[in-house]
Amino acid sequence: RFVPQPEDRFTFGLWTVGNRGRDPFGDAVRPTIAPTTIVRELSRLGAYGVTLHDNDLVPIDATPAERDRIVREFKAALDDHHLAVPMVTVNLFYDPVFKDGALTSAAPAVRRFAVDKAKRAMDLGHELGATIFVLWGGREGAEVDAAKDPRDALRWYRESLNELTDHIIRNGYPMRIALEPKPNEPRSDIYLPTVGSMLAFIQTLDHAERVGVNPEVAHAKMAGLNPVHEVAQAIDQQKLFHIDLNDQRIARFDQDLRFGSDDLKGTFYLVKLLEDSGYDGPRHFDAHPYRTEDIEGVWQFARGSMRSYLAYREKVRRFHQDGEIQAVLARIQKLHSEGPAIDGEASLNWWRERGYAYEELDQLVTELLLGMR
Ligand code: 3MF
Ligand code: MG
Ligand code: MG
Ligand code: MG
Repeated sequence: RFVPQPEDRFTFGLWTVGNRGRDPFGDAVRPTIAPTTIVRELSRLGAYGVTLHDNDLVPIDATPAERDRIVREFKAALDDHHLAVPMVTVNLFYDPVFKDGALTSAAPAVRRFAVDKAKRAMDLGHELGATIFVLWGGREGAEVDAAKDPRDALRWYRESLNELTDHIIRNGYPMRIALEPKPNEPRSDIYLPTVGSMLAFIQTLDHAERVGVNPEVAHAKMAGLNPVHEVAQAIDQQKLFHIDLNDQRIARFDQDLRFGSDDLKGTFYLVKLLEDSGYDGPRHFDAHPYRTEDIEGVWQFARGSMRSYLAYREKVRRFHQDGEIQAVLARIQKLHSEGPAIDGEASLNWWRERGYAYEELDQLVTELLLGMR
């Protein structure tokens, strides 16, 4: 039980298990793990695939020959260990050239470099079999609004994305773009900070049908929002193209905690939503092992992420099978849909006085999660 299998569709970014524990106040605490080693270990643990930023695999200053060799060796490792690459992304945040934005930089030369870098990352992704291209605009934001009109930034963002969908269509790639919103960190304020703002923006693009969202649990929590509601809105618009699973305590820095490790109830409702809605995309973990960990702890982190998902999924199954929970739910649903057989003011008075039995239901869910049922 709770042994991950490829059909569970678990994926990890190279940058997640490969994270070396650097933070703004301290240096790396773990050595680099070679991408081919990550492939081998994730496969051993039962993952389905691995994802990457262009530069997680190919250093930004690699020559074309080096690039080809690295990609060839990586593909050989994927073949040997039967691991897929369903998603790739592009790093538009590390190079100092992006310090005031990439796709929203005021400098045409920087925007050109960023768009071309993203196109090359798409080409790499296509070569590796990826059909999802995630774009987190980490530097698309501001500290000084006097310096740049946010309307200009949005226009540049739109023009860049239109060029990227053109690139996909012109090359005949079966690829879709998933925009990943985040409210803050590393900029003071990041443009399009929530799923809702991204969804509205997407409708202004030339090829809106090719563009959806990649919500992240931690990012919603940083904004004080409910990730379940954000993901639900994306599903409602058929825009849930991908998802970043992790955890986060509210009102703290970007923690990237192991999935399901902090907010048990919130995680349960998220897994319930994904499973009940029939989401069939990757279950992608975007989190970091604690900085206290050595390499052994890294694999414990990866194993734990997948085991926890399976454990929450099992709780969802039990929720649907638990007689008492289903009886309370049936009562509540009957109440919602029927109410009293009276109309007008008398009916509204009936609703004014009515209790909803949500306390009873919530306690049952709590007991389910505590292992009491
Ligand atoms: C930052 C993130 C990013 C994105 C990644 C993939 C480094 O908080 O979540 O991880 O997920 O760039 O697009
Ligand atoms: Mg994140
Ligand atoms: Mg993310
Ligand atoms: Mg992060």
